[in-house]
Amino acid sequence: MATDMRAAVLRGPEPITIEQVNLDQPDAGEVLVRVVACGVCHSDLHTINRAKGGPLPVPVILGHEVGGIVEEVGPGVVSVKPGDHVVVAFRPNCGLCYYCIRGMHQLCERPDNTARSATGERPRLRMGEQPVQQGIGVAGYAEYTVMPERGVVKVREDAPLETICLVGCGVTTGVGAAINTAKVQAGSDVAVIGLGGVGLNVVQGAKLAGARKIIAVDISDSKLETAATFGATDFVNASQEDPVARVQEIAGGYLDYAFEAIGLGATVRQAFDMVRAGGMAVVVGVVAQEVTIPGIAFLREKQLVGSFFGSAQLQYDIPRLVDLYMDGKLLIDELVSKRRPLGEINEAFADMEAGAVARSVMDPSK
Ligand code: CND
Ligand code: ZN
Repeated sequence: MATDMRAAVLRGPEPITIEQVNLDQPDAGEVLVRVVACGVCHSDLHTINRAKGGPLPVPVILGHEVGGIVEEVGPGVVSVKPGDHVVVAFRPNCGLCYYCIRGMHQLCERPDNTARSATGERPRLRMGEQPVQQGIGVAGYAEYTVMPERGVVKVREDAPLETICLVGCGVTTGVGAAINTAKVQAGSDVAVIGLGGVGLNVVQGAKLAGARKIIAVDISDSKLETAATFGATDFVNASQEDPVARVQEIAGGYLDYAFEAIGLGATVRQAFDMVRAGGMAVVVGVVAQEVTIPGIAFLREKQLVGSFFGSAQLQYDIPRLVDLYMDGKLLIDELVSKRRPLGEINEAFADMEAGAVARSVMDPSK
């Protein structure tokens, strides 16, 4: 039996509309989750903007920061049961490929290891006869989603799902970039360029790691103010001063780590230029452009590294990040600028484009 539900569907360059969509019941190794809340991440906005620029596989349901409750499980599922609270991990892993067996689960080559796939021949979602893509592997702007078992992580039931949904991407991506990818050392100096839902989490990840200076860089004063709440110690408005020179000055000429959390070639270059010899520039933003780097800087042993999904081991990291939040060591409530019913999804993306929010959270039950 399939589930009929409301979902926010992107069909092309025009605004997203709310539609009746059909979701298959969970097959072997799959889990049906009732979506309690879904955060609005810039990666979804990238997809919308790509749809404006040319053909994209549509229709698609976006949304990948989900907190929910297990409704039903398919044959063979062992790690969760109906009623369990879960955070959805948009990039599950197979556990068996080259990367998984070497502990790099975030790079898994077969993230959707069931008989169906989010984008392939046997889609889980349909509008009438028309297949619908499961955007970024989740399709969270809907009342329900079906995920492979390894794409759901059981979490403690006293943690509010409408807030910890953000651990499904922004928190894990940002905190993990600092702690897992860069392994920020206590006492070191860190700059974070771009202070959205992802960058603010890099800031608090650097704080957890014991950084000395955490230099926040953005073009919006309100984002710089928010960064102070998350542990930033110094602030640079890149629309008013040269961020590279100013950050280097604040760090006394020896900036250890810079994180790019926007997705622009120009700011990747800034991150690379501002770190000291032997320092590390970490690219967290999704950069669709070419990046130009002065090759001679590699003689100074500068490192330029990518970070995907916080280099996280999801079944391990997600429950621990939730514990840190429940213990008051990670801020998540402060990330939620606005809660909206599903029908206001276009307004939520407009807010993000205007830089007006850290994160919006959608409630598909409304
Ligand atoms: P969001 O739009 O919330 O934040 C971007 C921030 O950058 C805003 O505060 C802007 O004001 C600021 N900004 C824009 N231009 C500049 C500039 N020139 N200089 C300084 N600041 C500027 O985005 P988000 O936090 O949701 O996402 C950030 C990026 O991270 C985005 O590219 C997203 O796709 C990516 C991402 C990556 C991963 C991963 O696994 N690597 C996971 N999720 C999201
Ligand atoms: Zn995301």
